[in-house]
Amino acid sequence: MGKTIIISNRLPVQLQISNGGITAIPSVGGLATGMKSVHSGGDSLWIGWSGLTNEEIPEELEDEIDDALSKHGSSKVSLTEEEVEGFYFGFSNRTIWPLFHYFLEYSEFELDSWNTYKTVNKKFADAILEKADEDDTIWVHDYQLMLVPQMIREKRPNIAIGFFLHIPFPSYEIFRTLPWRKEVLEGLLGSDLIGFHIYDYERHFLSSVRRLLGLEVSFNDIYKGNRIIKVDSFPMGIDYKKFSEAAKKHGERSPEQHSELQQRLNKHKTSDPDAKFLLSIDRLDYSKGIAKRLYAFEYFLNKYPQYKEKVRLIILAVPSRSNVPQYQLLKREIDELVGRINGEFSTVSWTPIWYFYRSMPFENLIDLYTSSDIAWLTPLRDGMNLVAKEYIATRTDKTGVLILSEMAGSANEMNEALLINPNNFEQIADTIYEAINMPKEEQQHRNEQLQQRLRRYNVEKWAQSFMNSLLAQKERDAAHVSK
Ligand code: ADQ
Repeated sequence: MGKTIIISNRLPVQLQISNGGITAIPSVGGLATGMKSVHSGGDSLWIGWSGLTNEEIPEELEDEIDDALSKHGSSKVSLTEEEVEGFYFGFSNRTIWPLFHYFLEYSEFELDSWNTYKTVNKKFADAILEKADEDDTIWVHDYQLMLVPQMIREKRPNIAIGFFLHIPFPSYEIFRTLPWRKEVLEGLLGSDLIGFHIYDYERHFLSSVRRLLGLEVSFNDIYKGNRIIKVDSFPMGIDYKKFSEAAKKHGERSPEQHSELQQRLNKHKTSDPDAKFLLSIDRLDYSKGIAKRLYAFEYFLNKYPQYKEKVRLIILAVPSRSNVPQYQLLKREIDELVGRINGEFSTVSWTPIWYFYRSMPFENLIDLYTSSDIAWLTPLRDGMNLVAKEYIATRTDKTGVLILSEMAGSANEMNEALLINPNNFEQIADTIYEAINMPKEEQQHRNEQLQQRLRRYNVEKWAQSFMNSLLAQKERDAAHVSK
């Protein structure tokens, strides 16, 4: 068996240029962690963009960068500023992202950015073809690279290719509005296996394939020429051990070892033992429903005024895609809403919302997860939502309540959470009330079951089961072709 080649928009390392030298720092993100079991040893290669445009990389550092990346089993695809604009901020994040999250009105259909998307996908495919041998296994990730599978297939008809989509695949009625819908489907169908987080996305995809391309679909197999393409769902898990152990260590620390954030949280808790923290963590993205959540919080405070001065909402929003106008508008809307609600309800001793607009080190994330009585995650649409799983993994004493949107892929596997419709303020207010008043035993009973499931189906299992399924599919397809 050959090597495994992983392809994603971004590499699992971050480059930093300082003092004329280069440092490559491994990323700690979900995908990088999840792929660890696949991307380890000398038998794998990760191809992606380094995060720096050609204009940002001094020519004399090119070789040094390649060396630094190769130490991490990585190889870069070089992109110009213009390509990043058209491919990443353009087609990926102004067309596909909003469309696939059902924000049809935000989707821009621009020929230029579609053309750049094609050009850049070709660059990725060429970078793979340059490194790939016939017996290698290729795993392509996410919506930025949907044309890559077919581009490889054309040159290497027998190579094993898997594709995983990390965001939802929308219903046929939404997907059909894309001017390049057939090209996108054809691009994906270069794969042997196409994976989604949940069965609903799989079903939507199959329906689009049937209706737009007229291909024969039987259960989760697509028949295309003499090939069979398998479609399946693989709900992504988390590195459970990493979160639960960090939380355990956190609990063992003495007060002097607490972070500044933790000390602030403690101070608030000791001054009022009945106080409750509600936690909301997301990238600042319109799909996450942060603005709606703020309106819902205001609604809750009006409906249950006895919780004024008792409940505090902590919002952590990570800056994201700030070049895209919708994200700038959303940032302004959230700033204003937080200001207005705090202005309306604050008292001398209480501010209802603590708002952080930044990325936080892992340690502080654990501070927040472990200190919050309720995690309140209400995306309007979310492929999976790993924050929900991370919160549960850090609850070492099994207390804590998760309020989760039905529109998150993770809701499918987290039935013990309190599931809500993020547009129903009445239901949300009542659910916050229910969460605040849920008996400890019930919290523990629900979390016990959630934890068992998350521990078992962790991110490593996710990656392994995708790879196993891809290899099995390849064998099945080869047998079918030779018939
Ligand atoms: P995202 O939209 O980025 O991912 P999510 O799955 O919630 O959403 O992952 C966010 C990650 O960022 C979590 O691991 C979290 O710990 C981390 N994070 C959040 N806020 C942070 C902060 N302020 N500082 C530091 N880290 C922070 C996309 C899809 C999701 C899908 C994932 C994986 O949109 O639906 O679950 O990919 O497939």
